[in-house]
Amino acid sequence: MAAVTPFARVEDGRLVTGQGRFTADLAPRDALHAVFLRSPHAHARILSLTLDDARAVPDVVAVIDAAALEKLGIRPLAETNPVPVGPGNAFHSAHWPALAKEKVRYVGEAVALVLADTLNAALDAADAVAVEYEEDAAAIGVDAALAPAAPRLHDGACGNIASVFCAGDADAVASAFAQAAHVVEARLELPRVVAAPMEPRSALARFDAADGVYTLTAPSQGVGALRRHLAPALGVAPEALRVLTQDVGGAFGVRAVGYPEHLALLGAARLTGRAIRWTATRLEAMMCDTQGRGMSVAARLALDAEGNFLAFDVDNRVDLGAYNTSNAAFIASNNFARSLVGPYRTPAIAARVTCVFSNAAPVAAYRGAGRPEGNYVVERLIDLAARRFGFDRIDLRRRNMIAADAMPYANGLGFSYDSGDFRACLDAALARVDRDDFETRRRAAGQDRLLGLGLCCFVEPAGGPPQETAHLRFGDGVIFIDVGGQSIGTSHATVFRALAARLLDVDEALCDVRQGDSARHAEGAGSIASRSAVANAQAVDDAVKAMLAKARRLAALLLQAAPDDLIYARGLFTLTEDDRGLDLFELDRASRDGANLPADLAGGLDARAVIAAKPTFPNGCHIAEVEIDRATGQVALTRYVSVDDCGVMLDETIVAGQIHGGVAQAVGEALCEVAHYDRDSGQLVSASFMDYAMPRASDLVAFETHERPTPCASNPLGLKGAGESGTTGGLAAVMNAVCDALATVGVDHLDMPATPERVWTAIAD
Ligand code: SMO
Repeated sequence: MAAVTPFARVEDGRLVTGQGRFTADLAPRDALHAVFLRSPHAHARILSLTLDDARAVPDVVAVIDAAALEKLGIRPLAETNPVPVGPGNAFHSAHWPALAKEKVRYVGEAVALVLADTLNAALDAADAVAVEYEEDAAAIGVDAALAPAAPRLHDGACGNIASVFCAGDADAVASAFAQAAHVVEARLELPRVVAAPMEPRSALARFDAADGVYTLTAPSQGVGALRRHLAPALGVAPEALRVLTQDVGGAFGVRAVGYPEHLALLGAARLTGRAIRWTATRLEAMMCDTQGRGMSVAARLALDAEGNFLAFDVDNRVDLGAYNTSNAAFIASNNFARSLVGPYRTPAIAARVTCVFSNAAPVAAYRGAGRPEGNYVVERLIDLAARRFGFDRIDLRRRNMIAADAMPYANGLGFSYDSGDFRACLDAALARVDRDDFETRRRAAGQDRLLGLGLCCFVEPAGGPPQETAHLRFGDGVIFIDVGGQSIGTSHATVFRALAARLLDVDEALCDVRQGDSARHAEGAGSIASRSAVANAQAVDDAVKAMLAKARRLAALLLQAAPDDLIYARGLFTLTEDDRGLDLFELDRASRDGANLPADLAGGLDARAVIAAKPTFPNGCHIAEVEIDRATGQVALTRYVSVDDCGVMLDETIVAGQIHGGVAQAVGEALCEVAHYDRDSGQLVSASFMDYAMPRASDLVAFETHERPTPCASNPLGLKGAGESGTTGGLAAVMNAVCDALATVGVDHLDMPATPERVWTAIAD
C-alpha cells in the first residue's frame, strides 16, 4: 500500500530522498560489465577486426563481433512505423545493426562488445581490439548527402534517399498559387538536437537457457513497445523477451525505440550465460542516442489581397542519419505533414518530405516528434507574410482561424479536430500581454537593446492508435491498477491512482499503480505522443466500469436484491443508507471462492479493459518576449505566457509541470542547442556538456501558464494530451520573438539556435 507522504506526488518522497530505482542501480554481483568499442570514423570500411589481444586481457570473459550475434539469429533493427508507400511515395529502409559489419556509417557506431568481470578490464580490452579501417568521405547534412557525387551509404538507397512522402493536394496548391495576390517564401533550417536525459541509457540483460527467454531491464517509454521492436530483431517470439522498466530519468522520445546496444547485450547474455550490465557514458549518450529534428524546409504561403490564406506548399528534406530507426522517417513525413494545418483554414496544402541517409547518428522521436517542426514552419511563414505585405500578424491569424463552431473540423490531411476554441486561446493569451505597453517599452529601450514579442498558435495532433490497456487486480487490501504506459516523469503513480480512486469512490491509499513489466503490461502502446493520460485513463475508466458492473450483480445476488436497487458509495454496495452491505474486497473474495455462483460471477473481480485510442488535439497560444543585447547578440527571454487547451485536466499541477518542461525544451532548441557535426570529418563536435548548450535555469523566466480547456469530444473523460504542447508552442513563440526584435534592424529571419554569435553576425551583416 502506498505510504502517506507530505509530498504533492506519490513519487516524490521516494525520488527526492534518493530511493528511486533506476536501471544502473541494479548491480548484481555476478553481472559482467560491458564496454562497446565504437567507430572513430563517420564512414569507413572495416578491413579487419582482430579480437585475440582483447580476449587475452585478464578478467575478460568474451569479446563479441557482428558475426557472433548473427550466429544467434540476431538481425538489424527494423522500423515499426514505415513511411506509407503510395502514389508518389517510396520507401527504402536501412536497418540498424547490433554491431557494425563490413562498414561503419557514423562516429560512435558500435563495432565490438567486450564483457569482463570488472569495468576497467573491459575498458582495457576495448583498447586492445585491433580494427583496420579504410576511410570513405562522409556525407554530413542533407545537402552533402544529396549531392550527385556524394558517398553512398547503403546499397539500394539511390542517391542516399530513404523515402519520399507526398501529402495533400499538389494540383489545388498549384492553381491557388497562380491566383494569389501575395506569396511569401522561406527556407527554414531546424538543426539536430540531442535529448540528453539526465539518466544515460542503461541496461541489464539476461538469458535463461532453460526456457530460452531473454530479459532486458532498461529505461523505456513502454515495455510493450520496446518488446515489439526488439523481439523480431532477436529472432524470437514476443513471449521469449521480457522487458522490465523501473524509474526513468527522462525520456523525451529517445526511449521510445529499441537500440542496437539492447540486441548486442542480450546476445552477450546468451553467449556468456551471465547477466550483463551497461550504462552509457555521457559521451556515448551524446553520440549514440537517437537525435531529434534535423530538417531543411522550403515553404511557401499564398494569400489573397485581404490576407486569406489560399495555399501552403512545403518541401521538407530530412537528415535521417545513418539508419532508419523505428519511427524516424514516419515522424518526419506523416507527423510533420499533418501538423501543417494547425488552427487555420488553409484551403489547399501540399507537403513533400524526402528522408535522406547521412553519416550522423540516427534520429528518432524528440518531444513533439514532427509536430513542433510543422507548426514552427506555419507560424514563421505567417509572421514573414505579415511583415512583408503589411498585415497585422495577430489579425492575420485571427482572420484565418478555424472557428469554434466549425467543430468537428476535417483538416484535409486525415484528421478530424473534435473540439477546440482557437480564437479564445489567442484572445486569452493576448489579454495577459499589453501590446501597447510592449511597444512603449520597445521604443524606450533605444538602439542598444532590441525587444521582440512573438506568438504562436498551434494545434498538435496527439496520441491516438493503436490501443491501450488497463487491468484492475485485487491484492491484499489494495487494488492494483496496471497500465500499459510508462511514467517518464509524467507522474503516473499519482495521476492514475487518484483517477482510479475517484472512479471507484474509495480512498487513494487503496489504489496502487503498476507498470513496467511486459509479462503484465505488454499490450500498451507506451508513453509517446502525449497519449498516456488520454489512453490509459480511458482504459482505467472502462476497467472500473466493468469491475463495478460485475460487483453490482454479485452483490445483488448475495444481498437478495435487484441490481438497480443497490446503492454504491465508498467502495460499498448497500440496500439502504445505513445497512452494512458488502465492500469490494468482500465481493472479490466471494467471487473468487465461487461456491454456488453462476460462472459469470465467479473467478474474482479483476477486470481488464482494452480501448481503441483516438487522437486528441491539444492546442493553444503561446507568447514570448525577448530582449537582445545588440553589442553581444545575447538573447534574454524576458516573459513567457501560455494559454493551453489540454481538455479536462486530471491534475492541474502536473499539466502545468508538463507545459513548463516542454517550454524549457523549446527554449533550449530555439536559443542554444545544436548537435554540430564537422562537415569534413563527421565528428560530433558538440559531444559534451562543455560544448552542447543545454538551457539552464538562468536562461529561462518564470513561465505564466494558463489553461482554457474545451473538453475533448472523442473520449468520455474529455481529455487531451499535454506532454508536448510546451515544445510545440514554444519553438515558434520564441523564434518569432527573436525575429520580431531583429526585424527592427532589418533582419528578416534567423534559423535556430539564436546563439549570441549567430544573432550578432546577423545584425552585423
Ligand atoms: S517525442 Mo514522443 O515519444 O512522441
